[in-house]
Amino acid sequence: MAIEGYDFEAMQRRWQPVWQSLDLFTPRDPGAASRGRRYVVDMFAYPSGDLHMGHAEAYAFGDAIARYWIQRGYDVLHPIGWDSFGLPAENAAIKRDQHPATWTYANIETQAESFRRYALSVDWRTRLHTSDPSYYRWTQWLFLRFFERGLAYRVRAAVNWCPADQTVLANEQVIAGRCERCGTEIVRRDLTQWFFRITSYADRLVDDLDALTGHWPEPVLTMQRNWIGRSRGTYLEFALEDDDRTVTVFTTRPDTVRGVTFLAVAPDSPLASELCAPTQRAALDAYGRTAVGVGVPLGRSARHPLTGASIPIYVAGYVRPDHGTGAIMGVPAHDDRDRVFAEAFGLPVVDAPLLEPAEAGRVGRAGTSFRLHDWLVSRQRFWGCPIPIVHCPACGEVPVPDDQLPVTLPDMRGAALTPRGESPLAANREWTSVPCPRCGRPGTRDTDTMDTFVDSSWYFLRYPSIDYQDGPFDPEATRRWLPVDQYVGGVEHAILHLLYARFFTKVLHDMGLVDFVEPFRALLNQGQVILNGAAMSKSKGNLVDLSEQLATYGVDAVRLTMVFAGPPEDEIDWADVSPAGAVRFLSRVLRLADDVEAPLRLADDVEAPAGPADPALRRTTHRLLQEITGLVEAHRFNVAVARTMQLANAARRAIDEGGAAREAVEAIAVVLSLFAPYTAEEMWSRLGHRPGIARAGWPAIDPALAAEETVVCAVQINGKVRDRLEVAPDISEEALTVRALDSPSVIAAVAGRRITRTIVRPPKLVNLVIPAP
Ligand code: ANZ
Ligand code: ZN
Repeated sequence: MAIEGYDFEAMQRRWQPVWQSLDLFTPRDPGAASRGRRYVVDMFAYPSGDLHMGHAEAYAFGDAIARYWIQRGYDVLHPIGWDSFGLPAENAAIKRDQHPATWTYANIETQAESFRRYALSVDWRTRLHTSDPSYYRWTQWLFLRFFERGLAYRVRAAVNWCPADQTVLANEQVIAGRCERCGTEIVRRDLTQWFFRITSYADRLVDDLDALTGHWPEPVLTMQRNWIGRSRGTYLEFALEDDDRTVTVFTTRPDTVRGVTFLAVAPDSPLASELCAPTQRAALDAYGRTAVGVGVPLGRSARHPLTGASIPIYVAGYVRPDHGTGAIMGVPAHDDRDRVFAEAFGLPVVDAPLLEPAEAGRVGRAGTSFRLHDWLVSRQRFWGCPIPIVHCPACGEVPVPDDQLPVTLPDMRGAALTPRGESPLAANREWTSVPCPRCGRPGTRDTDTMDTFVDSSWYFLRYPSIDYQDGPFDPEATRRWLPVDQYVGGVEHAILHLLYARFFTKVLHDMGLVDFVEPFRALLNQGQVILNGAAMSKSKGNLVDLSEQLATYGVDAVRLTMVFAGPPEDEIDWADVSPAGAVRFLSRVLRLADDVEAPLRLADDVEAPAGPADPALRRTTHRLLQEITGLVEAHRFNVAVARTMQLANAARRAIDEGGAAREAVEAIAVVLSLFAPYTAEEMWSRLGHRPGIARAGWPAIDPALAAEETVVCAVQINGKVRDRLEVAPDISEEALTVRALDSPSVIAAVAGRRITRTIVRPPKLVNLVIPAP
């Protein structure tokens, strides 16, 4: 896609080393003339290969925001890092017969090189890898603080087990009964595992969402609320008829209790098997295996708390084990699912009167139920952060003392890392055998590693403190930079990662380590890059290869295409966009820089005398700049680019008519520095400036020039002027007609008569013809 005079490869080669030597993206000293500080974080990358189209999109948005704030004079921190532990990298490495560290760090180098070429405005000194011992030392330190507070605990529980990945998964990682990573059907297993007590923060995790309204996308707030699933209701006890046990149900409609005609419990729940009468055991087992039918009777009944009537108990497929108590009261007269169930079993539908609120308030006890469960954090895999606990036969679970952190992963090169139901670390006796830190007797290390979502729950706190040795983060750096002003990433992280990061932040707040309760002030979600209406995937063979796109069109055209395609949240169908069009536009603006009158000499850089300005172009420039500024602030980059194109056209016309266009072309260069940094730098240089357009400063907008001009439009009736309207010069015929017909003096003069002709000549004249009285 070479266009004469637009050699993107040469520009990329030319400017990369110059930028590096200028150190443009290290935040300036605090207290330096600055408008304040801004912290922009792109969700960090997973090193599973080279960068792909999704990265190119997300980082184009994050980078535009960071670059804009730099141009506005803020002190900006824009860091870069890698989420470098984890199962996919481990699986990929094993498949290639490589050590996960070798594979992971090689990928990181490749991606880092690509990020540099992609011209990200990041401060490379923040570079962070979660798999570095210097990072996971502090992940372990945080785990121990959670442990001390009872927020990390180990219990035997029924958990989700992925037979293919040979590890447990958090509830959040099970999608419709299948492993989120590999799609294998999940089985339940009773295992002793580590959990984080996120449920003790459930209320705050819901309540604090309110403050994010307007700053986070509404769908993400809704997904968080639904995931936590807070429900206020009533816990109500039903006594069994034939022994002294009770069944507690959770209901949001205690007022319907008179209409209860059955109770139902969740299949597969311990409650089902506890309640099941011996005669129904076989039927229950069969239902558990096949899940055929709507449910099964348990052969037992309870007494109605108000009427004393006998209420049969069932297992019902629609009752979830993880909500409320896993048991419901069936009210077929008021609840649709209950009615369907009652019809299937021939149960009565009793339309009894509702209890008045006061009465309803007296049945049972008020309470809250959450869908959210504690977060299962242990994994039986090698490539993760070791859990810093020693198991001692005498002392139990003993934390590794802080001064012995990190507990580093053993090398295990040449050892089998393929998981076999327990962590590969368990086979490494040399590593697992350690004296108990408390009593000195022989103990064993915990052999599980942490869910990688633990690593990513606090990385944004580490960036500003990357070299800090006395804790996970430096209090001073944290006060200066956090919370994150703008977080940018995919909507696929709307639940898990964001929920966990919010939970961590609240715990750290309660520990007195941070003084804020939410980590991300604002969130921008980008849509997916798709092809011909379908998600791209390697297996479907419809991948658009980023490196090919970059080789064909260059970095700037790809970046510009990403931001020009539409609003950030929308999907980008690569079949519908035109990187070639972006190349043509960029080559046109580059020529503008060549054609501007009287190039500056380098020495004059600062006090560039403005040429004799074309007044119309100046107005257009300031008006469009004002609009572009608002659009960039609102993240409507696509429209901002469209306005920049308009400005480029105006500048071209002015130049061709011999006018002075330096002001307009310089403005175009600075705006484009957000989206097409190489071309912008090249323009800047051809305009006679020193390199470093990234810090040139946003153009000052003259409000008088930017103000929308108005013209006076005469409204006539039968040729006689009846009103004068102030209208925009580009007002449409329709809009002008409406304005004229709305004028009170026109309405009075027409006096209800029929208008036979309307002559509209925007923007100056409207003439209405009415028959003489
Ligand atoms: C009687 C009733 C009558 C109900 C009525 C609703 C309408 P939330 O918490 O908002 O989802 N429920 C309770 N536990 C359940 C479980 N484990 N699985 C499936 N459903 C469950 O709604 C709570 C309501 O959902 C509860 O109120 C219960 O049905 C049902 F006209 O009790 B209700
Ligand atoms: Zn001990």
